[in-house]
Amino acid sequence: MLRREILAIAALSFLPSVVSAQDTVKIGLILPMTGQQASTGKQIDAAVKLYQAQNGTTVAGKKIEVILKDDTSVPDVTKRLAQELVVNDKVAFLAGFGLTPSALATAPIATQAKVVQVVMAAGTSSITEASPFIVRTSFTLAQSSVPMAEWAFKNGIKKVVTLVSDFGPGIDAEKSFSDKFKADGGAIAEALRVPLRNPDFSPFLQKVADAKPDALFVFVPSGAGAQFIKQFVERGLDKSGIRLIATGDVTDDDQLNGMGDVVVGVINTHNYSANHDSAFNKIYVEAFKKANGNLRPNFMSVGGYDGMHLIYEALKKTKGATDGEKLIAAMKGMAWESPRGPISIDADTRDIVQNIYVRKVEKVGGELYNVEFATIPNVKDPVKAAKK
Ligand code: VNL
Repeated sequence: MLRREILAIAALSFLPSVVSAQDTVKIGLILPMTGQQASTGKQIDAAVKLYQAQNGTTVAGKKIEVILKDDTSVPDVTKRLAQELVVNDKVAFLAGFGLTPSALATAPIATQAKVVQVVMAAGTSSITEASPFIVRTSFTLAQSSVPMAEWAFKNGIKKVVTLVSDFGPGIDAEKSFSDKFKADGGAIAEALRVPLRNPDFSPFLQKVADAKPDALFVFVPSGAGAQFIKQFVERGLDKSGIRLIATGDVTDDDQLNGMGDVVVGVINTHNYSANHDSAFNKIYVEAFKKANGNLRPNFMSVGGYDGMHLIYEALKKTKGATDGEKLIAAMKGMAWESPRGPISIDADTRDIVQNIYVRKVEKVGGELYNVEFATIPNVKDPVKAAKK
């Protein structure tokens, strides 16, 4: 064969893959599928799959391909995976991020590559400030902690001990709760921080018992609530007269039903309950359970589901263009109905604006649910709002 012919054949055989690469938009979905935060990965992966099953895999003439990677919630691994997804797979989106350190480790890559980073789980306020290409569909801890403080003081609680996991979102929960509670006239007897990895709550719960507050305010991340409740009961705190109040991360739908009747009556604040009373949520819960062996969707799942919606709608607006700046511009100010209620993306901060619900754990049809009884509408992240 002549050299000319060889080159021609080589060029031809190269052609189809080039065309299909241009017609495909890739999403690099990085989640903790194993390890301590595996339930978060499982919930978000299931929600992403459900979204695609309901809405198809073609948007603005492009095929949407999700590439799932397990970072085991180790930030160095998250960063390496993000780099590989950008350089080798040429993803147009990085998405997922079960823990704050993983989201923060990825931020410089999003900035450098001008690739949109959709944070579907992590909740530390400052994450959205780490890159102009970050947008969040989950929540911030201050969003739920401030309304919890407000409810507590209004309902006769005067002295509180706070107990949080010792990392970004825990510090945000502690500070935003106690700032609001003290401003209203309450007192914080003690602020306890428990290690994130393999936590043993017992020694901390002993301090709570000794301090005898009216209430204990708790944040632990999704997946750790059941262990906390178990030790709360083992230490006899459920019979101490000290009320338990929390962010909804503790009374997580993923684990709530297994916590037992001891959590009945616990007041907590959050953005999503599987029991949320809307037609859209009923469809969501039913479809999610059907596709996942009756697993109940939790707040992490809706962060993933809504993140996919944001990606799909942004691509429709850019007519399939994957330029990071255009996509971020398309996402700013976008508003839609989520299974959790109405939500939007703040055009200034790229953070989520959503209702926060005050809920009480109750038995409904023989199962434990967070039953919403009050709504604080359209809550922006209070930490960023206070900086303005
Ligand atoms: C974070 C915040 C993670 C709240 C959580 O569960 C959570 C985080 C894994 O920012 O890392 O419930």
